[in-house]
Amino acid sequence: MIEQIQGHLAAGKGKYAIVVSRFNDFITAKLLEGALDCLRRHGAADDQIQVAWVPGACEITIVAKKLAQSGRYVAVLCLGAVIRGQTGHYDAVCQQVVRGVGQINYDTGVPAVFGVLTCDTLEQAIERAGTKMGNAGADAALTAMEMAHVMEQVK
Ligand code: INI
Repeated sequence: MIEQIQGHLAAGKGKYAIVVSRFNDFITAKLLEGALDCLRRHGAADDQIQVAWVPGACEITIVAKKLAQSGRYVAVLCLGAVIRGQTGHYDAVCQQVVRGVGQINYDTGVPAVFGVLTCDTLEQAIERAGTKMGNAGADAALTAMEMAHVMEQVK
């Protein structure tokens, strides 16, 4: 019989941190709503969730890393929205946040989930913030719960 490690989709008893950026908060507030709704519907109580707001996507990782290092959380969700239409430094912002979130995983051993939309247009972002294409915040919450359980088993 092959032993298989799998994460199940339930919040469990651990705490979840969510770092969400205020830039494009018309979108990011919807991502946060989706993440909170998903965590609660999978059994999380409000005292298992902490939310930290930061100015923009570039500021997500410094706070997310601190929270991950604290040892208080089973996963850290990183939520933001970078939209090309508005900026000449879209690629730089995206690169910084993608690399930063990935690095948190390796540096801390706590799953840091990438829930940052990187879209060409506002319409694409709206589609991923609770309309046609689902809600990337809820997707991040599912990944966070699954990874929390996987990490518990590979400790
Ligand atoms: N931050 C975002 O979260 N999304 C964006 O689309 C964005 N644009 O367009 O520039 C953005 N810029 C701000 C950046 O994240 C930092 O907050 C800022 O550069 C200060 O460090």
